[in-house]
Amino acid sequence: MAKSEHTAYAYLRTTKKFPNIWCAGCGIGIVMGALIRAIDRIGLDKDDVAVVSGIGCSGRMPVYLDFNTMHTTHGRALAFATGLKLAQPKLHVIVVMGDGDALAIGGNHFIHAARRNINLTAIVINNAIYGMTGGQYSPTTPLEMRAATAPYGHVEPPFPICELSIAAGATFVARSTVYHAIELDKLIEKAIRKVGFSVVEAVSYCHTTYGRMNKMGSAVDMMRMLKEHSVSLAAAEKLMPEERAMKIVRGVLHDVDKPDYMTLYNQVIERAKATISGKEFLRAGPGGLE
Ligand SMILES: Cc1ncc(C[n+]2csc(CCOP(=O)(O)OP(=O)(O)O)c2C)c(N)n1
Ligand code: SF4
Repeated sequence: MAKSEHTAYAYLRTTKKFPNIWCAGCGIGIVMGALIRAIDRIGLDKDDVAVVSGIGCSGRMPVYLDFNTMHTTHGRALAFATGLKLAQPKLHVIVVMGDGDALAIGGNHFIHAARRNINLTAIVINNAIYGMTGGQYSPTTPLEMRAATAPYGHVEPPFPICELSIAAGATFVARSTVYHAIELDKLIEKAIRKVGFSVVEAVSYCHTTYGRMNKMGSAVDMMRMLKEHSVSLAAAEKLMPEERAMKIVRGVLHDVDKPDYMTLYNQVIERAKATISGKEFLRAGPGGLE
């Protein structure tokens, strides 16, 4: 297939920002491909999409994508994205973050974006490490594994991204891996279509830092591990709890309907407008004059 015939080329800034900075074999490009296929299938106009990131290898994705894009500060992607969504509610805002970006410095923004149910899609590329800065441990580094800042093994338990998202109030939560590229794009498509705060955890790997420090082999070996250590939700339901706890469970883990932040906010505006004066509305308390 000629380069220009490939779906991805219509969505990439091929003449400006390539070649990319990612190590050969990294899974981040697979997530970018999945995102492109999801958007292409939904049929969104490029001008109606905004992709926002923080800093990190994963955070580099908006630089390559030809949508409205923001490459913001480390950990603050969701804060910028929230402002963008409130100012431009018609935009489909997709936030791409690494596990460090989303859950270490950005952890506060993450739980509050979920609690507020801001109508965004957050894609967390979980490689269990700070890739860009040389392999320091992140909030998802598993116990006992080695990192540049834990040369004798890590002593902190990891955050389970999906369970945290559900507890914090997200409406849609799903997980897949970069081995399961087609499944991943279907989950991203569902997440973008969902109204409310939707989260997709894309489990990836960093063979050049975490993989090397933990003697996990090449990118291909780490990809194979994702295949062997993951199960679909249906298969996971047949496992004993202790067996299930050892697996990466893939699929839609949570899907509920509830009004998003802007819907509730617009209702407040309408109620306020319907009153004779703002002061009267305030005196009436919660629920306005209804
Ligand atoms: C406020 C701030 N703190 C720290 C950094 C340094 N820094 C840049 S990327 C990064 C970690 C990236 O890890 P992650 O978000 O997991 O993404 P990955 O590189 O693994 O894709 C850090 C700590 C920064 N740029 N800004
Ligand atoms: S450092 Fe790790 S996460 Fe970053 S591009 Fe290389 S393999 Fe990927």
